[in-house]
Amino acid sequence: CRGLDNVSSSSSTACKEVKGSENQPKGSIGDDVSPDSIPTLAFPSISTADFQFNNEKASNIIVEKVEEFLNKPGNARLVLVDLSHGSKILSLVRTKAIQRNIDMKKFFTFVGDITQLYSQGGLRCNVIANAANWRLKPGGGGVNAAIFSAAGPALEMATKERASSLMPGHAVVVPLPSNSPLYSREGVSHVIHVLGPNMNPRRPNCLNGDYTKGCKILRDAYTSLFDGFVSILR
Ligand code: AR6
Repeated sequence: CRGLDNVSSSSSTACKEVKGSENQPKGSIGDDVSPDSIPTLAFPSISTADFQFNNEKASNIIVEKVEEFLNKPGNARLVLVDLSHGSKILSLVRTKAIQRNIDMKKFFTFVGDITQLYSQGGLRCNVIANAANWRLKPGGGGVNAAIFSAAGPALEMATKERASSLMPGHAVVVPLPSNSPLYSREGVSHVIHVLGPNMNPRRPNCLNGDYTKGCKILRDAYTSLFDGFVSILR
């Protein structure tokens, strides 16, 4: 059961087919604008799984950065994605987004695989973010492994042309070649790799629980991600 987990909807409505249904967020720019045509960035919650970043702190930062993005002029949408309806981070962010009156046509949460948002969920997202590793390498589990695997070798090659490594808090925009299945099947034209702060002692650059540094790096990561998205829109 995958689908829209809109900030205003209950999880029961999230199981319905999204495409063309009343659950589909309507265009906020005017009624004549199809939501499908609105530039949309789908992103996972950076650092909160393998990198073990505190979910409560991460949810505050996501909502803060989303608000900052939406306060700027433009007609793009942001979608926070996770695999399960039981996702703690989706639930925290949804609750906080409602409390802060964030426009749910421009920001919502969605349950599904970020590599199958259109084919399985009916949600068109032209850009997706990846919670990457510093080497920008495929594999390693989590969303990174899923995105590199779904995109095929085209993503690895296109990534290498842009960067060979990433510093925590930074992002790199990679245009996806049209021969990638993610492009042809899902309509994804760009992947933005983001490296978040790491609190997992078994991974490189562990911050050993230093949340002063960690929160700054996570803020920087979302700023770089959303700036990268804006650079595609220009
Ligand atoms: N679709 C949507 N969301 C997903 C998917 C998916 N296919 N897979 C995982 N998530 P993580 P991190 C969610 O661990 O914590 C990698 O090994 C997941 O539930 O992928 O930043 C890299 O190589 C969670 O909410 O990223 C790095 O070394 C979110 O994506 C390291 O993990 C991020 O989980 C990065 O760790």
